[in-house]
Amino acid sequence: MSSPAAALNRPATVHLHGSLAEPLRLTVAELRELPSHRIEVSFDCLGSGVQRHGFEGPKLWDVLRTARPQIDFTGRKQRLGLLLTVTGADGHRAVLSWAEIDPDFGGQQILLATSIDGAPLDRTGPQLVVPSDHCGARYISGITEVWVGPLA
Ligand SMILES: Nc1nc2c(c(=O)[nH]1)N[C@H]1C(S)=C(S)[C@@H](COP(=O)(O)O)O[C@H]1N2
Ligand SMILES: [Mo]
Repeated sequence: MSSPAAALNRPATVHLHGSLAEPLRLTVAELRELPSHRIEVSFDCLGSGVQRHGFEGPKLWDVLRTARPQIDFTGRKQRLGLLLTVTGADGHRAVLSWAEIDPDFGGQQILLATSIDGAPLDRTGPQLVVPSDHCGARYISGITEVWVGPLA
């Protein structure tokens, strides 16, 4: 999938915003500076069947921490009403719950991939990797935005 940044031949950026002390715009090159994880996954698509891919990139958890979430970490229950939205350049988006990525709860290896099958994603933007999902629909490509905030 191509993005406006790709069309202009410029590096794509992801805007991290919401309940964050330091809202950030990060390039894929900047994401690569965080500890990286490599994972082989398969997911099913209604349209194209089962796909297997190798992704590499930082955990969404580590990416968010660089923007210093304004979250009360004294207890645990306060965090359960937090949501994340992840949006692609084409408007495709999905919600994650905070608890899916928080190590005190699900602590899943949800990544913002900087490469797919060895191909860098600098022009397209990172791709969300949700290893526990059976369906591929949350593997959002060309991510432009990640928002974190409370359930209204
Ligand atoms: N930005 C964006 N990412 C997306 C989609 C999309 O429409 N837009 N489709 C999802 C779906 S339904 C699947 S199965 C996986 C793999 O889709 P592909 O086969 O089109 O690459 O990407 C996901 N990521
Ligand atoms: Mo799909």
